[in-house]
Amino acid sequence: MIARRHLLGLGLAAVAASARAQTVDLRLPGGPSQRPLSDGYPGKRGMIVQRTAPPLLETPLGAFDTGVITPNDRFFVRWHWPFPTEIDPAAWQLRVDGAVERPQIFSLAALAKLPQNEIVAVNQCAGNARGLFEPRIAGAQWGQGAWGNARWRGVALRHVLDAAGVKAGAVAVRFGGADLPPLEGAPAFLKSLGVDHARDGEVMIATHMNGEPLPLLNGLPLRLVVPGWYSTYWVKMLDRIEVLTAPDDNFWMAKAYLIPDTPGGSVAPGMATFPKRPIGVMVPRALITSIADGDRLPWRERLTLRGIAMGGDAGVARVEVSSDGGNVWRDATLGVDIGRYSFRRFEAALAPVRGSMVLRVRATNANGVVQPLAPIWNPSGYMRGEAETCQVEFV
Ligand SMILES: Nc1nc2c(c(=O)[nH]1)N[C@H]1C(S)=C(S)[C@@H](COP(=O)(O)O)O[C@H]1N2
Ligand SMILES: [Mo]
Repeated sequence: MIARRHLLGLGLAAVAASARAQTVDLRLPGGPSQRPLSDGYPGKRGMIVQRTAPPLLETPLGAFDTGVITPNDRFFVRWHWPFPTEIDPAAWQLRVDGAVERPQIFSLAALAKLPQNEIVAVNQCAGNARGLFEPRIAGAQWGQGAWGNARWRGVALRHVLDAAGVKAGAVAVRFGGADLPPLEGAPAFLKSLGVDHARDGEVMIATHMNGEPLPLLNGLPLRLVVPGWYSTYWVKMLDRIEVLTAPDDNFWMAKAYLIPDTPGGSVAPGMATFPKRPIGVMVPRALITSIADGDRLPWRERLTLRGIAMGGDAGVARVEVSSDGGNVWRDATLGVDIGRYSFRRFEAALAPVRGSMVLRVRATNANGVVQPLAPIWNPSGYMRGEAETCQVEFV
């Protein structure tokens, strides 16, 4: 291994430096919910620190309220293992092998010669908002900031697979990155897609995010973009693609990131035994971004609520808002549609009452999937998708 420096020291220093500064209260029901905010990570500012090394950085709510695209310097970060902190894009190699006619090694220059395209898509951690699950679940206690929306640019994975020539009998395509487990025997982070999905022309090897090279923490110089699917498949610092002739039974496919094989991925709280399947397509979600749960606000006659919604693997067809805890619903006004995998803004006028108000919001996607009102629960805290509640007080 060539000199690998890890962010361990850097992360701790960053948090120490900002400890005096600000904290944020994520209002998590089951445990401590104050978190430091940090400017100390490369290419990032004002991030909520969930863990220092490898970093788990969450986007504060306010960053979702400024537009439909999440800025690179506010985009959340999640790594399972330590990763290189210096990348030389000119020396990067992407290997493509396994069940292919012509194993390939692509440089970034070689990738740049293939057709380029762009797609706006939401990158969302499977465990986004896990910290809000009740009863509480072990794992990263994310609030509502483990997702973001970006304009990704790169090469369709299909072109890269075609160059290598996928052999008949291929069933899956496996992806690996440059992060490595610190302990011998711990499983490297590898994820797979079915071969038809991998060749659908939408799954992308991205080099750019919102017009800039990928930030280091978001996977410089290459990452997979799997529109409509949870981020666990969006492998960062991508350097290996292997075509498989049998389903992938590696730890990260066969043991981790499994959800109940039930509609919406939900089971009764506490249930541990049930048929499982790998997580895949995202469910629709809407979130109020102009005010936060628990806010105390000066009363006024009229208030415009703003927020973001996404439809999972289909566009946002409708967003509804309730100001009485979910009995009466009214349509919100949708903002411009910049693609079916993107966030879409919404707005709704509210006539506040004095005292407490329980606001709820729910999205319906173009396939007619509506966010349920009842909580979703599973023992990994994945796929939060129920209509969100925002309780505020007007004083
Ligand atoms: N190489 C690599 N890619 C990875 C991961 C990882 O640990 N290593 N984590 C995945 C998970 S679980 C998430 S939520 C996203 C986070 O993407 P981001 O850090 O760009 O926001 O990266 C995905 N890609
Ligand atoms: Mo994740």
